[in-house]
Amino acid sequence: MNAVTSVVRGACHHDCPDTCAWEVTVTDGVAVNLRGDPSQPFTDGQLCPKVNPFLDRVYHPNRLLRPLRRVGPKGEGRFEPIGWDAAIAEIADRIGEAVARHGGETVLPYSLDGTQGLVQKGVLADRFFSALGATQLNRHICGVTAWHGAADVLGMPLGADPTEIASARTIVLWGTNTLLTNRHLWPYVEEARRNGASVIVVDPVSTMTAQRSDWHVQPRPGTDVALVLGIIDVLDRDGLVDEERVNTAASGWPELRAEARALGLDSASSITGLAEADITSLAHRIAHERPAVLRALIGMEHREHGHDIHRAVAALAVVSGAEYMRSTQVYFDTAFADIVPPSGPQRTVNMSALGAALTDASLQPPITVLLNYGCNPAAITPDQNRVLAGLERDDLFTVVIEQFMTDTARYADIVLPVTTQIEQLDLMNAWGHLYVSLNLPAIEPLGECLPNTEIFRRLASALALDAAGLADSDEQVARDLLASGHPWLDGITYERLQRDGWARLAVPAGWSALTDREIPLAPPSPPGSGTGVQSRSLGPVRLGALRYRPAAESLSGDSELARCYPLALMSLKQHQRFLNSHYGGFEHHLPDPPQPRLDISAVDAEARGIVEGDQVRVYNGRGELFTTAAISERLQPGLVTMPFGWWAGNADARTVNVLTNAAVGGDDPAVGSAAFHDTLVEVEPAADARRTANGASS
Ligand SMILES: Nc1nc2c(c(=O)[nH]1)N[C@H]1C(S)=C(S)[C@@H](COP(=O)(O)OP(=O)(O)OC[C@H]3O[C@@H](n4cnc5c(=O)[nH]c(N)nc54)[C@H](O)[C@@H]3O)O[C@H]1N2
Ligand SMILES: Nc1nc2c(c(=O)[nH]1)N[C@H]1C(S)=C(S)[C@@H](COP(=O)(O)OP(=O)(O)OC[C@H]3O[C@@H](n4cnc5c(=O)[nH]c(N)nc54)[C@H](O)[C@@H]3O)O[C@H]1N2
Ligand code: SF4
Ligand SMILES: [Mo]
Repeated sequence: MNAVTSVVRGACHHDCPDTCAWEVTVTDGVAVNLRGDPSQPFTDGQLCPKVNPFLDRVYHPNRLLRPLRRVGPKGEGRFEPIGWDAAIAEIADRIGEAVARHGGETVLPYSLDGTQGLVQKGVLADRFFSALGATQLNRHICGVTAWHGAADVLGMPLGADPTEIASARTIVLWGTNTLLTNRHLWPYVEEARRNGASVIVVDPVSTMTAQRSDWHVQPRPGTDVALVLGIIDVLDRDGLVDEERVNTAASGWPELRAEARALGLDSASSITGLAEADITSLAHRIAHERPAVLRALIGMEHREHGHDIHRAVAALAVVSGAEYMRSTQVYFDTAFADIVPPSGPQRTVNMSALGAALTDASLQPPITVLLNYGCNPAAITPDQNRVLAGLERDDLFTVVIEQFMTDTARYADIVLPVTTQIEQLDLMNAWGHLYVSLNLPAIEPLGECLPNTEIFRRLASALALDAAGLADSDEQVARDLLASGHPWLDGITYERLQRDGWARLAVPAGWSALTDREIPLAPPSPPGSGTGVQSRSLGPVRLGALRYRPAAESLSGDSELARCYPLALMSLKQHQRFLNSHYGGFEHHLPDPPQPRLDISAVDAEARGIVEGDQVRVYNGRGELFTTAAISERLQPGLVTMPFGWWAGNADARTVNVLTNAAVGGDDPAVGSAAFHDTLVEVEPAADARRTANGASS
């Protein structure tokens, strides 16, 4: 018989700004090839080193293919297979009992962007938890702080279409590692460069992007607000601020200027560690070599004052007349809305503070059920020892919906096997461009795997929940999302996406929220209700006072803490074949050598008697880990770095998050994300640590 081959269109589900469109070739029901869709301009036919071998992940021998029930102690990873009906019945019973005893808020959903698809990530799960009256998770670990910082200035933080970077003459990649984290933007950067643009990277670390830039501006970590104020001071001093434009477009310029003058270029220089001449030159480049673009993404938000940093960069764009670019997520959030409104309000828990929420004995009601999907909290959440202490609780019933036996899944009472992107239907938004895509299932689910949506449909039915939309099919959810009537979805139908795979949101080319302060609205629903208003004014841009504040857990913060732990640790996205925690447990994705090493400057290493390749103990008041030291000439003294995304299973029992700061940054605990990068540590040769442990030295 002849083989039957088809090509099915879809898009990558990863938590990555690029949301590449792809094509899966299927022969006799087996996916045999995956490649980037050459027709989608941003993807341009290329995936990435992480995802080129994605079919190996789909067909990996360690894929979870059946529901499992724990038989050993939590964390040990011993399970027995059970059937779906038994698994769903047991979960429904346990949820029912817990809710009867404590109320719905005893249930905590814990999820993030394991898949970014609108259907699988959220809609049905959100409806399920809302109907249950569960605690609401504030997903403030990625992007929300950046959002708020920019929103303080812009009202709604819509940056320009990133592809417009191609026509800039000055490109400032401000705290974003484009080549690693957003690689499909790089060709647009190169296009600008061919036309004479210069590329400036502002980053305390010499990242791969910094190494490929024309100028790497390397401030001390967390000092960007002082840098921005220094630049504004120069622009003001040298008559480079178009006062009329700024005062017309924005409120609060006099207050911001007063802060810049009060700090002054000299203090900006001493705080950031940058020469006055460099700050001056950066200011002049942004002012003179136009168009200039300031591009920020996420990383800088992972600080106590990350909110201020993102606000500062947005404010600088307004003052200098540069274009501002950031995540495009807001465009999609504006265009798409679930047709079922959430109930509530319920109590909220900030996901960055999971360890505290699970171990806080005074929390009322206590969290006794944890439903985890699309996220690996045992590896990615700060203050890992506390998170693990929570997951170990005997009175916590934990369900993990996963593709693999992750660090978190090992703590589950029940593990449910879930489909991968090529086995499920989804509507994909993006945060690095303006293309929406439809992901069609290319193959049947492997083993007994089910998509998230079907699991929540079955749970809703077993619990006899009575609310709208709980039984909707995946296709129905996608169709309803596309039918919001928002002008940015004009002409984008399910059928069109079935045919073409993708479509650009109907945002007019060149539209900029900095200059065009009106955004269109969806028509009222149902038709005829509401005011019939067609657009909303974003109001004036807001500048206002802005002041540099050192983080408490930084070398300029709590002096006692800095004396005990005199090195600042940044835990970075660093490996080309990692995507957050997805591939940490996969041999073929590990770097060479296959270990999460500690990078330390030659000065700091020498002061501690550490040489290249030494085993070291890295520690602070939260925890410790053992690893190998790599001496780096490029690292500024006082700073050490480690990669993030490893699993404890292959990183010697603990990952870098055993050290990281779970303090929720900013002035509002409901808003801030974890201050991962405001972490202080000390490092010592592992041999010394062992001697201390054995009592051989003091
Ligand atoms: N130290 C440190 N920690 C960090 C960061 C850092 O820079 N440093 N970065 C933070 C940031 S920005 C982020 S976004 C988080 C990311 O943290 P996570 O959200 O945990 O990361 P992912 O690896 O994207 O996804 C987690 C899991 O989703 C699962 N998954 C994939 N698709 C599906 C699906 O369709 N259904 C279900 N149920 N599961 C699926 C994968 O198997 C994977 O195990 O980490 C944060 N933690
Ligand atoms: N290959 C790969 N790509 C990814 C991911 C991945 O794990 N691997 N993860 C995805 C996810 S979830 C996200 S959120 C994005 C993140 O995308 P980015 O925001 O581009 O990446 P990050 O590495 O989080 O942070 C960018 C840079 O910010 C710098 N930084 C930290 N603190 C400061 C500061 O105080 N000032 C300045 N100026 N810079 C600072 C860091 O040194 C880092 O180089 O990447 C996505 N893409
Ligand atoms: S991880 Fe990012 S770059 Fe790689 S295929 Fe997915 S969307 Fe594209
Ligand atoms: Mo993220």
